Amino acid sequence: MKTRVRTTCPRDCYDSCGIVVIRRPGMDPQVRGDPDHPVSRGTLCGKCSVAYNREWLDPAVRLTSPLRRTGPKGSGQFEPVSWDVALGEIAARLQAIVASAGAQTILNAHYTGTISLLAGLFPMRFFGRLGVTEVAPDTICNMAGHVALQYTYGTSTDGFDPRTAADARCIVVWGANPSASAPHADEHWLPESGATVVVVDPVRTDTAARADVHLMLRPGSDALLAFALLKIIVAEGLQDDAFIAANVHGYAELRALIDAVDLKDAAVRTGVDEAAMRQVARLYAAGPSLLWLGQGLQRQPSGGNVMRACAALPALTGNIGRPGTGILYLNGNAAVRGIDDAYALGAPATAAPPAISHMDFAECLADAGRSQALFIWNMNPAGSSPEQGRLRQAMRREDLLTVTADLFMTDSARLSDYVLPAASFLEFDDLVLSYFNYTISAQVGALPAPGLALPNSEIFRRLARAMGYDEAGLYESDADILDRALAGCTAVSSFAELAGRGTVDALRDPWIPFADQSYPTPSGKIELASARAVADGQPLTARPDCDDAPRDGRLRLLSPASQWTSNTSFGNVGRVRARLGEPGVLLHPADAAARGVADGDAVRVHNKTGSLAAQVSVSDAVQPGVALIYKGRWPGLDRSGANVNVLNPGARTDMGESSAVHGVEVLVESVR
Ligand SMILES: Nc1nc2c(c(=O)[nH]1)N[C@H]1C(S)=C(S)[C@@H](COP(=O)(O)OP(=O)(O)OC[C@H]3O[C@@H](n4cnc5c(=O)[nH]c(N)nc54)[C@H](O)[C@@H]3O)O[C@H]1N2
Ligand SMILES: Nc1nc2c(c(=O)[nH]1)N[C@H]1C(S)=C(S)[C@@H](COP(=O)(O)OP(=O)(O)OC[C@H]3O[C@@H](n4cnc5c(=O)[nH]c(N)nc54)[C@H](O)[C@@H]3O)O[C@H]1N2
Ligand code: SF4
Ligand SMILES: [Mo]
Repeated sequence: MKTRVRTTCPRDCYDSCGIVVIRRPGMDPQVRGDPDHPVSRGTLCGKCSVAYNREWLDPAVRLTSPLRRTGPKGSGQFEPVSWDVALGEIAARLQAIVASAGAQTILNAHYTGTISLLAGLFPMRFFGRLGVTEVAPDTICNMAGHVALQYTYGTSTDGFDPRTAADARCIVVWGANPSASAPHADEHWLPESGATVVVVDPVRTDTAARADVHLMLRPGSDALLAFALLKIIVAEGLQDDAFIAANVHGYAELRALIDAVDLKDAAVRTGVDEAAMRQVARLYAAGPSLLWLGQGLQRQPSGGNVMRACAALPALTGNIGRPGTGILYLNGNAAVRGIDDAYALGAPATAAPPAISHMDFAECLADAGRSQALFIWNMNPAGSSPEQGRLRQAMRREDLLTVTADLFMTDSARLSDYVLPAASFLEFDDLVLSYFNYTISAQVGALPAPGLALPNSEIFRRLARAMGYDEAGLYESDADILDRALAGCTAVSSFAELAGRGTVDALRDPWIPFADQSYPTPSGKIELASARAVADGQPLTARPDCDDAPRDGRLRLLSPASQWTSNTSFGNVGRVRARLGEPGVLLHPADAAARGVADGDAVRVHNKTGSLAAQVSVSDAVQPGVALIYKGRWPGLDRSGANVNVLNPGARTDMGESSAVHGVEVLVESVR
């Protein structure tokens, strides 16, 4: 008999596609896009439709048993052991570390390998009880943007409801690349809006190539470009004075900086000609306009300032608080959906738990006084984190207890003492809250987990037991937490109902954040001048800054998402690897010529931090002065034994201790 189970993809992706898992006796399961789902419409992205039907279902590729290291660290020599043995030994070592060095020397590295509620948050109850140091998750991704938007709007997670796109006449996609990071939104939502689409990106991404207007600016010149647009807006009288008077704090302070902008100079330094700036300024100001600020945008040295500068556009033009307007970074506000996501995390600790930035992770791991143990789950830092060489070297410390829970033998798992097999999203129930659409989706266990693999929640319930903890919250069942999380939700009455429906809109009508013109800032207004920023040692307002072009033959390395991997997830998938081919670097024809290299030539990309072998692709899809290498390959599967993060020194942004990875500089030289 054929069965069909509806579920949801919980990858770190704007789309949160609906899936159907089809089972027929005697045949392999099929994992397909749900034809009834408003986003996936029957098709998954290429990477998921390949991986979910092959490696993710293959017990020969998946981890199926707890493993204990037998050879030297990183040798890949492990033996299978039972859960009781693995967790018993881990617990004994943790207790010894707590007694001797203190729990703060246990590091907890986790992120969004899955964004589902239980698998993403429940383990934090255990780590809160243990009292570990957290490697602050958002510092590897988007913290600068959060800080900047919180200064300005008091929140960074309210966004706009994508359902209001039909009301928008202009949509600006600034430093996001939905053709890779949100493929269905790119294919359907953006064109079906009917709006004029403007992309601001130093790369001609597929989204940019299809847009009505592409401002191909120099990387790092965004704040100056935003000020140039503001200058045109005020010079042409396109600002919304009534809106500013009622809702904006600090306009006069910003206005002084806007007036000082020289458009001719800005055109030279941003690489965007004045006519194109004028076109976009007029389009945006006329509105209604949506502004999508990407996470890639703020991963540059002055990422916080860039976000504050861009965030002034809605404030001066009143493009916020009405249908078809608004500013989206992440729709992360679960409360709007009636979901109590904090509950899954457990009772908040009385004092903020200790934390370090990912920018300090390698250094901390190299210091035995600060790190005695490392837990890794929902993450692959050996592929994703900065200072890859130093980090992986530190992970070889024999005295460091490292435990990794994953589906696959990643580079991080390989460097661990214990490897714990995690169940995939296809194998347990959970809740998925898209960070683009204001929806609620069921993740429904459709298949048995391979071998001994367990969901994250069960792994940490068992570890709590091995530690002898007696707090009831550490043992709460998945079903109870899901019911509790959904209790305040009006769109659906139970998990069982949601499981049948797959995805529901949390709110019947589109939600218009700030429709009441009230902002959760100290002044209650949009703060273009922020006393909170000043108290944090930041400038009062955004500034029209622009990074200098790299000097002495260096190029600015951009390492954004490829459409074929999701961070390093899928980097081990055969067909994905075939698609990706050899590790490559994209260079502008002028930069290739200056280095005497052509398509297909082998080069060494290097800087003080590291070195990577790559094959050149020459393309004017990148600006002169840029080298583009996609993130997401598995270091251990490539010839260099490294990926692009071997070149990443872990420089931090101006705000939030966050990753400035799109500001790395490299030399590229021929190895002929
Ligand atoms: N296929 C796929 N999808 C993903 C991911 C993935 O790895 N693969 N990752 C997921 C995650 S974790 C995240 S955070 C999101 C991120 O998704 P996005 O926000 O789209 O971020 P990125 O792909 O890093 O970068 C987006 C764009 O920023 C541009 N950029 C770089 N530097 C600058 C600059 O100085 N100025 C401007 N204006 N643009 C710049 C890059 O050229 C790139 O096209 O995507 C999610 N979706
Ligand atoms: N050079 C460069 N580096 C970057 C970026 C960049 O733009 N450039 N982007 C950064 C960004 S935005 C981010 S968010 C980080 C992301 O980096 P990571 O958080 O390390 O993301 P992944 O590499 O996808 O690793 C997630 C792991 O979780 C595992 N996993 C999936 N589901 C489960 C589960 O249910 N349980 C368990 N235990 N494991 C599971 C997957 O198999 C995978 O190995 O990378 C950052 N690194
Ligand atoms: S990764 Fe994104 S596009 Fe691909 S199936 Fe999952 S949600 Fe859809
Ligand atoms: Mo991210």
